[in-house]
Amino acid sequence: MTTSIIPAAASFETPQYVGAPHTSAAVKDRYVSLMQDVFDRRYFTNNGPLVRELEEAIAQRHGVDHCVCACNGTVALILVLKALGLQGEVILPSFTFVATAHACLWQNLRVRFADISPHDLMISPDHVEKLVGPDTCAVIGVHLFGNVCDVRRLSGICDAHDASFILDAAHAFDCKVDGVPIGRHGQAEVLSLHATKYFSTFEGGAVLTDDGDLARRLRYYRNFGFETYDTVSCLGINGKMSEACAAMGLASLPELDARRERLVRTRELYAETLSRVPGVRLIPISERCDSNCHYVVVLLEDEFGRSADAVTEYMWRHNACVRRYFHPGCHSMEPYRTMEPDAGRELPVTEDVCRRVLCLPTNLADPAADVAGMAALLQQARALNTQCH
Ligand code: T4K
Repeated sequence: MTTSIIPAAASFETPQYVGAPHTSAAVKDRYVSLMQDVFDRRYFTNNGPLVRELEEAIAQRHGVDHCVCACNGTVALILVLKALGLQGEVILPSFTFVATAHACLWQNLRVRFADISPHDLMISPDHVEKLVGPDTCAVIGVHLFGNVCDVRRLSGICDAHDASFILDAAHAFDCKVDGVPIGRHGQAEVLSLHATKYFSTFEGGAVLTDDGDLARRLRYYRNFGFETYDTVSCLGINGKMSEACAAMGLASLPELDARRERLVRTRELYAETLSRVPGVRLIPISERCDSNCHYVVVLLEDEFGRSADAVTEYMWRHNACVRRYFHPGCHSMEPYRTMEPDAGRELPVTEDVCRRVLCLPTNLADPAADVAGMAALLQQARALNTQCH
């Protein structure tokens, strides 16, 4: 028998996904109206007026001089690595979406995985300090799950070793570090605007930077290297954002503040409710971070008594579609696993966290009831284990 005041578990009627996109009737109406203009103009892509308007809006929102939109966050990262002319080894966490590492490999850069801190799951500056050397050309810090990495220490390490400092800010739209909006740290910070993100353009990415020269080069690289109509000055690619994607972003912008409030409230509800589920540890947002609260991440402690796999399977059966982001860590995925089969030995925290981590859905129709429902299912998953013994 449980003494918890959490109600008995029930299945959700429809699947509750981590990263379910935000939509509303107003967003749809604005989108349709903007797309009507796009059809009237018959200007669909190639740095169109909606892309330029969105870039301006994102730059203003983050207080940066330049925002360069791209077709997705992965390509935006590749464009930054290319435009900085990097060669050699890049240090980055293994505990991130595999795109962070893939971007390096697409640029023929070697990757060196750093471990994370067990408290906030961000890249460990202590480990970066041990790994950095003459071959290091850059460190990529990842602002994972709307939390922020230790930009002050990491940029100090990079400065001392003459390495570039880049931030994968895929999860960090609208977040702040010590009161400073993301976008102003390192050489550049890279957003993902994918459908599953806090702010979405269906597919999309953006680079934020105060470096005007870098922004100019990014625009060339994003457009096949074209500097003028007839002059190609570098090996560019097609990394452009379409007007349809920019329209989605512009249609969604007016609702972001309300969305954020709702996510902050949802996180508070999770914190309160999960504190009553033994063995479930909510990963805190660091004090230096003002977060968008788009992700709620927990670790299953030994006390919980069930594996993350078993819990995931149980939750999905009840339409609570939790995700094991970012299990099993990039170092355990191909091609990295074959390249460095023993990398895990240097990444004990990453390995441990990957076994225990769960991300919970946050875009909930009725946050109070749905958070209680999620917690009840977790409680039930735990109780089933107890009954089995
Ligand atoms: N760096 C980091 C740290 C990242 O997390 C990412 C992307 C990147 C870089 C690269 O940015 P992009 O190139 O993607 O812009 C998803 C996203 O595709 C990916 O953007 C994201 N990170 C990653 C964390 O999540 P999957 O493989 O987990 O996606 P999928 O299809 O399983 O969708 C996730 C959940 O969202 C599903 O359970 C269902 C739900 N969903 C998904 C879509 C697409 C919806 O409800 N509606 C939708 O339209 O990678």
